[in-house]
Amino acid sequence: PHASKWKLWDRTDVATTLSDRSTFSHKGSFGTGLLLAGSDEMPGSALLAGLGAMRTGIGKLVIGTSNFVASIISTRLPEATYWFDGLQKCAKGQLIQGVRAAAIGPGLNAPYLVEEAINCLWERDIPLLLDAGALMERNYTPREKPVVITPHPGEFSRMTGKSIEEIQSNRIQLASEYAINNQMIVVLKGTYTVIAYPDGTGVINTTGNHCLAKGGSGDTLTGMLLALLCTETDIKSAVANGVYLHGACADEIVKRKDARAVSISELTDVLGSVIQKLT
Ligand code: B4P
Ligand code: MG
Repeated sequence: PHASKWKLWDRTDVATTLSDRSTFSHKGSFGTGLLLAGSDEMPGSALLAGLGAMRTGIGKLVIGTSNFVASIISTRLPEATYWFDGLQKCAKGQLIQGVRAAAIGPGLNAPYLVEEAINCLWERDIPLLLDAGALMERNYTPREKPVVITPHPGEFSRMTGKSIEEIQSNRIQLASEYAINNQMIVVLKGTYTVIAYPDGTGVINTTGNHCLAKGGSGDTLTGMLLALLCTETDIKSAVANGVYLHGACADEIVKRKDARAVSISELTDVLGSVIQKLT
């Protein structure tokens, strides 16, 4: 990729691109996000993604998950509503009304259903985010609305057939090629997350630290990005801002305690003050 098409994403970029929220706004202004996440073995993924979404300004969150998962997480996330067995229903071609953006993948371990659900979502005129269990090698047909994928190097290896070593030594190059060839936004996670856009441009994130090297941090990011897809009009900066803020929360927390002792659900506890300091 041409060096001039890439930049570091910094706090000024966030401050100048994160939208203001109108005095006359209501929950409809900020959209309804659909999150297809969580399985009986991984209920927390839906909770962490849900917290990420609700605390990043989404209007309404509908979590498509099992009755079992919903009953576990609803006490920690009373703001969300549920679409029971949403993955199975979506795989059959059903969708709830009024969805502005959808994210699928955290805590999902049913590849066939996920594939069918992606096919259903793909036909809808909404931005889509694919993470975790939704990241497989597949051929994508072009679509109008943005697609964001959030692989860690292990998932990017599974999607591309390249080794983790090769990916890690050519992060910008490979993310950019994938973004251009498949016309989607690639968020290749890890230290200095790389965000490659389908037009060949890209940004590198500098926030975050090893307190994020724990189960659930990626799920939180997915929820935050879902909220930004619902609330922001410029999708390129929205994705960069989500990655920046996720890392900035981690940086804020380790000022006060050792990274080892950080629980991932704390990330969104500090999000409000992190945003306040930036804007
Ligand atoms: P999974 O078991 O699939 O992990 P997961 O459920 O997706 O975890 P989660 O959703 O919580 O976190 P995610 O990584 O999505 O796979 C993990 C396996 O993949 C590992 O065992 C490993 O084999 C491989 N793998 C993953 N990351 C790798 C890497 N960087 N290098 C080599 N192999 C890797 O999201 C984590 C979030 O935390 C991201 O936003 C990431 O950018 C951030 N983060 C993690 N460590 C960070 C650090 N040191 N500094 C800054 N940010 C960091
Ligand atoms: Mg993950």
